[in-house]
Amino acid sequence: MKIYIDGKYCDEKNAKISVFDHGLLYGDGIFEGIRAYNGRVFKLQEHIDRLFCSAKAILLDIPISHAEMMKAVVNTCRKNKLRDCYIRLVVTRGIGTLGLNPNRCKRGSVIIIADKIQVYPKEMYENGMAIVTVATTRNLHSALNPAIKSLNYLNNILAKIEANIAGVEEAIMLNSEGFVAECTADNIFILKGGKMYTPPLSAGALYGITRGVVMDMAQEAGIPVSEPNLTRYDVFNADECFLTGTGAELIPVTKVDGRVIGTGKPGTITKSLVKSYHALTQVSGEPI
Ligand code: PXG
Repeated sequence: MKIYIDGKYCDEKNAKISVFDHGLLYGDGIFEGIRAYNGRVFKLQEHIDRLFCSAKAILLDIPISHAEMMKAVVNTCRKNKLRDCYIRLVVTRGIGTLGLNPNRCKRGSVIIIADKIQVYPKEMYENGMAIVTVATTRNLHSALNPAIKSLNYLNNILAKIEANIAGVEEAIMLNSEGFVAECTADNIFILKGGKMYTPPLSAGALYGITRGVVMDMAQEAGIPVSEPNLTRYDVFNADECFLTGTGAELIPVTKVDGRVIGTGKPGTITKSLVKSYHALTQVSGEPI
């Protein structure tokens, strides 16, 4: 496997960064999780746009341009002869001194890994998954804005640990007001009476790329979409529920905190959105 580090392609065993990199020492950096399907990088422009927005929010100077970053991602897939893969793009603050001051870091580092993907068990895509709400609330906007896709994912990891302990794969995270924010690495959607709802970004959700694609697809299919504040009550009483994410794609949810959602089987609208999403991933994206 060839890994891109600051313009060079390294073998896996030589793909190393300094222990003085502030990405490691302080979680000071940002990332993107991208996928390629059928020889095309899906929604590449949108992912790189979001990367630069995350960088702006943490005042991180990305050492290469937007266009160069797009090329580097495509080239990394090409060099590894991958047509269907998961791409992890990381930009760290770079090497600095001990002490958290980012001004001591001369130059950010860019890392791009393209590899095979691991997803939820196939069976869950067919029958739906059970999830739980966890005690760990989503980060406050005023503390660490959930819109920033930062290397500081402990908030999500703590929630994931609670999901693991509960014996499920994903967890609903509420915000500090008790409204549904999102899951640990996925956005959440519900359907009720033929209408689709997802929490607003202000509730503490990441501006998910898959979220945006699914909202567009629903609108095209004539399904009204809105973004009100949602409570657990709304989720329990939904006709259908599903999660979206680059890794997860669209996955039906059939049980939340022991409450069966709808019929207990993946819903009909969910299933048709899954189909449209797969069809779209096969034909659109930046060619490798
Ligand atoms: N919320 C959070 C907190 C995320 O981290 C999403 C929602 C979904 O966003 P996208 O843009 O992917 O639709 C994410 C995305 C991984 C991995 O390796 C994580 C994500 C995406 C891809 C891979 O764990 N998180």
